[in-house]
Amino acid sequence: MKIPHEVLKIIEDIRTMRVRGAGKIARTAAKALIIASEEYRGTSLKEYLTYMELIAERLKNARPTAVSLPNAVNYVLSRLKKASMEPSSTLNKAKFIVRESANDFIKRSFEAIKKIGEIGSKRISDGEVILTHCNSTAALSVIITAHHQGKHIEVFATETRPKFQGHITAKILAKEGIPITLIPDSAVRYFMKDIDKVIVGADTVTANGAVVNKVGTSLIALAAHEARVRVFVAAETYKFSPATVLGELVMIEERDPTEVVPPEYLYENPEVIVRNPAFDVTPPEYIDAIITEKGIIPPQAAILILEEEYGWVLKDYFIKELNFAEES
Ligand code: RUB
Repeated sequence: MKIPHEVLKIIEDIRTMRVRGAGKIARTAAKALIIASEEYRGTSLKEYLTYMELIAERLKNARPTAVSLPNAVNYVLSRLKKASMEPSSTLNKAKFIVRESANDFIKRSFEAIKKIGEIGSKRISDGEVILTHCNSTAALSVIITAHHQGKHIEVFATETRPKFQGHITAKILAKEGIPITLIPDSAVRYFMKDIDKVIVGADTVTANGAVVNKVGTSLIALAAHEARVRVFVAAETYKFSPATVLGELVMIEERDPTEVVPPEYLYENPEVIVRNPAFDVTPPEYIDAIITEKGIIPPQAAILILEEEYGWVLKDYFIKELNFAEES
């Protein structure tokens, strides 16, 4: 069973960050499942299920850190598996389920971002100066919604080395007419005295309320903590990781050193080790609140979101773990 060219291209786009940002990665993966499903030319439901599972795995492995990616894929695949276990299931019905649930995920994702904007903007007051890092659609939704409400806000955006996603953020905010200052990542502590609030996005929120986001977020949170500046994280509930309830660790992606230095530098200085982790972990003690589409929660309440949103997944995990424990 060949993976369609268009799907392979999406996997490559996610891997190489042509498609980036946890929410967009998740929505694009859902779209890829629809394409894969429509492109399936066989006639066997069993073969179709194996084919879809193979594609799901390939998609999930495209980038390791943002849990939004497996959450989106599992959202579709779990519905497909459930439907295909019914006696009346057919290939056409299965394809319909994939289309419906993937589109449903995408729709919910956009709605969540809008809702986060509405909820989060209430926490921003007129005249505030906000610092953001990287390029987060959810964090921008909060900032831009507050601006649309007529609040006069100003934003500092970090460049976000090595891929400079902060440049995208600055461009978007400038277009909105929001006063925006772009600063080097290393200048965060220098400017912290001018900042009222930090608002960032998330790639993954763990069961204990730690937030995995673009590398540098934890340093910003540390500087904010020292200056008594509040830190808000804007995160849709599909950024919460059910696997962390069982103590699974979030894998931090390490990317190619040539994103940090040009290849010639590596060639000319073979003794220099260059490392490029893409994300870091901010402990819950350095986060004041997480803004989700369900409301604002203290990071310590992340487990409640997980129970509410992923109770069924957790039950499956626990059953598997129990069986494993009994067998061994
Ligand atoms: C992007 C990043 C963003 C989160 C949230 O990292 O860390 O802050 O993904 O973004 P990268 P969003 O550029 O390496 O993908 O709110 O858009 O989902």
